[in-house]
Amino acid sequence: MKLLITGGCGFIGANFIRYLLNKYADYQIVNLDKLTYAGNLENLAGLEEESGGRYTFVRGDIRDATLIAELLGREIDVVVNFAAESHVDRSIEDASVFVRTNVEGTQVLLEAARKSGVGLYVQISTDEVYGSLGPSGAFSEKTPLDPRSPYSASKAAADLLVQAYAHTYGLPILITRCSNNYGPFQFPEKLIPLMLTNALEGLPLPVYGDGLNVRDWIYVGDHCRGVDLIIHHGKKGEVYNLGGASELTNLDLVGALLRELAIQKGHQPGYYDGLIKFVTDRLGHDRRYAMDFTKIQTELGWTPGYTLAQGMKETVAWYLQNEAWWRRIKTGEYLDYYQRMYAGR
Ligand code: NAD
Ligand code: TDX
Repeated sequence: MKLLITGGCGFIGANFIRYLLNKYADYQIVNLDKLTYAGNLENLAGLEEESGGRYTFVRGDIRDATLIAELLGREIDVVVNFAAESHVDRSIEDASVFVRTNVEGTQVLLEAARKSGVGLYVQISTDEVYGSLGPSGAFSEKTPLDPRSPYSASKAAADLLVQAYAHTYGLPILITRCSNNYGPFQFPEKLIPLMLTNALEGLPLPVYGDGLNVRDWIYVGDHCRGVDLIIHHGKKGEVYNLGGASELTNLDLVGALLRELAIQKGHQPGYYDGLIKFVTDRLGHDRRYAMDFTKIQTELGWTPGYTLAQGMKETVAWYLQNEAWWRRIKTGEYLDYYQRMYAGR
């Protein structure tokens, strides 16, 4: 099988490419990535050689119709679109690039996929398109879309375009909607790597609002395994939810993470707790996400394999072993953004 994977230099895309190359000895992968602030070539360093030429990197924008047409001319069987602007706080600062990449970029990919007659187009979407929950219940694939941030609105718009291309042109598609991922190679603007790396640097740990917003956490390897199953066995035209069955308030999550970090560093469990700082809430902050993933469980036999405790243990160990990786990121452009984001908080 030959796949075009977009956004492969980001967090989940890089994990997915590594997963596929390890699992399938004959698969070929073309990774198209623009290398925005979130794209990091280091995440896939050495793979071109290690894979014996089965992996190729192309730098480019998913909005570049000429380039996409040329890439799809390379006998691609499946397109998997991970490329996106992915951080909610950035979308609140400036939504325009979110519309350009997440909406226009998806449309360019869909149009090229339709013209080339590709076998399958897979859109990597998110639980955030469903909106926010009260204290009970969970999102199913039938929950109406109700996005509430510029980021989630752009992802929902993309999902609707994907479904429109399936309905109008018969394009073979699949959409995956997953909850909050964590694990190796996650950019340190997202909650878990931000807390880990700030704690190691002795910096404040900014918890938004009252810290009681709830997220469902899934280890990135479980997400990759689910996307792989969906590509091979999913029913074309369908949406599949994936979740980690690990719902926690942000405060509880940060507490557990700091305890694990303290243990691995040989400190007392409460060593880092004093760094927690409550800061002004995110605008429009969604209160609670929870996923009903019965469909993929019953149809494809998928369940998350990692408990949060196991996943956190491995993630903390990874960030400790890969200090040079995250320290290089926490300089330059990222720092400018970081200072702007937390100024006055
Ligand atoms: P990320 O921000 O770490 O990576 C995004 C990648 O896309 C980067 O490598 C970036 O360079 C690339 N990119 C951005 N704009 C591009 C463009 N115009 N053309 C080509 N490449 C471009 O994101 P992530 O956390 O790995 O998320 C990947 C996908 O999964 C996104 O679509 C996101 O919406 C979705 N998702 C993420 C999560 C999560 O918890 N991180 C959960 C559910 C769904
Ligand atoms: O500094 C922080 N302090 C804080 O309290 C940050 C960065 C976040 N938070 C809170 C906001 C959220 O309630 O932690 C929670 C998680 O925040 P993020 O890591 O920014 O993730 P979230 O907004 O939930 O979105 C993530 O999951 C769904 C990904 O970034 C999206 O790409 C994905 O679609």
